[in-house]
Amino acid sequence: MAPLQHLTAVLGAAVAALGSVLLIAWKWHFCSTTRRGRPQLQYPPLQPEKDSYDRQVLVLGLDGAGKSSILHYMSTNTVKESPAPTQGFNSLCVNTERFKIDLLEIGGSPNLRTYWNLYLSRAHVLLFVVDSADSKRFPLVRHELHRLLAEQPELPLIVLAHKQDQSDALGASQIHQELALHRLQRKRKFAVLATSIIWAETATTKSIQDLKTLLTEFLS
Ligand SMILES: Nc1nc2c(ncn2[C@@H]2O[C@H](COP(=O)(O)OP(=O)(O)OP(=O)(O)O)[C@@H](O)[C@H]2O)c(=O)[nH]1
Ligand SMILES: [Mg+2]
Repeated sequence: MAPLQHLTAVLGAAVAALGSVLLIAWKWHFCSTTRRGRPQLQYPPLQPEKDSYDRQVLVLGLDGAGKSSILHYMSTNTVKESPAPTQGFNSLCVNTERFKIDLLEIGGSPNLRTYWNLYLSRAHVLLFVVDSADSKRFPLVRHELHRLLAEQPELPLIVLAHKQDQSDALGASQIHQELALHRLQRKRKFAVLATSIIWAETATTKSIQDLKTLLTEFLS
């Protein structure tokens, strides 16, 4: 590569990296109300240190499990039509009376799963979303979940048995079994919650409200 082209490429990469860092820093600094996530970036930057009142929730799960849809519903009480797969990360702030909850979704596609564990150490709760009707991928889900849990033996865990509106969806206790959650260490706090964003309206609203209540309880 000619020296000038090389220099241009290096400068371009540096500007892109700086832009990512500034964007996420701005987000963490000004995130004082419930809002939808920032535009997606290709590479999810690590979160800077947070003040002690913040609580961080890492939202993971395979591609298509419903992570972005849940965050969208939590912030707007509406269903997002045809959400795009998350190419990097997606975030949401929820203010409660006692603290601010930052939810950070990292996309679930195979290339992004390799980044998941980088974000574990700063999380106060892992929110793991499962498509309860996607039985073919339960072995993969189980593998990915236990791989993460092995790194953080005490990180509290909430598993969402999501898409309960689907006729072939397994219930919360079956998901518990499929994911071998009986193998979890006793000291780990965990729960499995059945959710959907397109149940009959009251059931949807209740399942998302139950999720917020559970998060607040786990984070207190
Ligand atoms: N039936 C049903 N479909 C849902 C539900 N929640 C989300 N979906 C659909 O599932 C698909 C994937 O949803 P996303 O929210 O993009 O999934 P994701 O986990 O964020 O996926 P990635 O960003 O690729 O990791 C979309 O077509 C959603 O409309 C639900 O409760 N029930
Ligand atoms: Mg997503």
